[in-house]
Amino acid sequence: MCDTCGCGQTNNPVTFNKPEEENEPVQHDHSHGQPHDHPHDHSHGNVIQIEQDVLSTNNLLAERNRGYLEAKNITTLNMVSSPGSGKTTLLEKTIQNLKKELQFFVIEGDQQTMNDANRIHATGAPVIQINTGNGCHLDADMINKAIKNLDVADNSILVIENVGNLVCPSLFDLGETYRIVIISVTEGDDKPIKYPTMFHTSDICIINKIDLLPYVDFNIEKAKEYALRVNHHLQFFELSAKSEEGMDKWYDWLKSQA
Ligand SMILES: Nc1nc2c(ncn2[C@@H]2O[C@H](COP(=O)(O)OP(=O)(O)OP(=O)(O)O)[C@@H](O)[C@H]2O)c(=O)[nH]1
Ligand SMILES: [Mg+2]
Repeated sequence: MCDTCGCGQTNNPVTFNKPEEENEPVQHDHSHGQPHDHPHDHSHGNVIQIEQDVLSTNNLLAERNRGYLEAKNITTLNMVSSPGSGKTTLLEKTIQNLKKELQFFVIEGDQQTMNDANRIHATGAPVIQINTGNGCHLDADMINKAIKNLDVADNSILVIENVGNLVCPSLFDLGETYRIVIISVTEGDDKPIKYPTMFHTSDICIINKIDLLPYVDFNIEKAKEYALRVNHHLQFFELSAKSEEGMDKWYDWLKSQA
């Protein structure tokens, strides 16, 4: 994870930005809750120990997030996927169609750009963009800061769009109520067994871009069977965020959670 992918490098600070405000970016020290008076290069000598330290600190913070969010009755969705599976498109459509019934707040995670935050801002939902620099995932500390900055309302839905990556985000609990993994039919139906950790740690699996099924070799039943092999609790939604086919079931589920 961090040690090999470079997301712990201190020369790439994480920034938090809101589209509607020209606020100073909040620098994220990436100290994982531990005091560090030395350069934080993740070279403490033992890779396994580092991973355990980082993940156990993250898990503690995630539980604090979870307690805070539960106390305020905020349903939190952590959307994870490969880049480009359609997370932002699904979210745009969902907010546009449900914003009269549900109140949405959004945290966007990407390595760079405000693109996704700007798209969500256009729907009217409060949003904050976290740019992770070299980082390949969001962590519980980033979410803790973003929640405070966004001032998420009681009884609302908080959607976290994680950095597009089917590997590292699977290791980092953010304190979410549900983890939702999205695969699109252009990615191949073997993704659940090639990246099992992500599917194993998720609660919901959305299969997106079903409008493209006639043009690609993707067997939905095979993908679901592979996914159930690694996690037999997974609940599936098959939909197209573009044509909106299959979205009603997703909306019904979301409304039942609110
Ligand atoms: N045909 C089709 N295209 C879609 C669908 N959903 C999203 N797309 C397209 O897929 C591309 C990526 O969509 P995004 O919503 O930006 O994907 P993302 O997962 O948010 O991407 P990252 O944030 O970069 O990981 C865009 O060109 C969308 O228009 C769909 O259901 N069908
Ligand atoms: Mg996106």
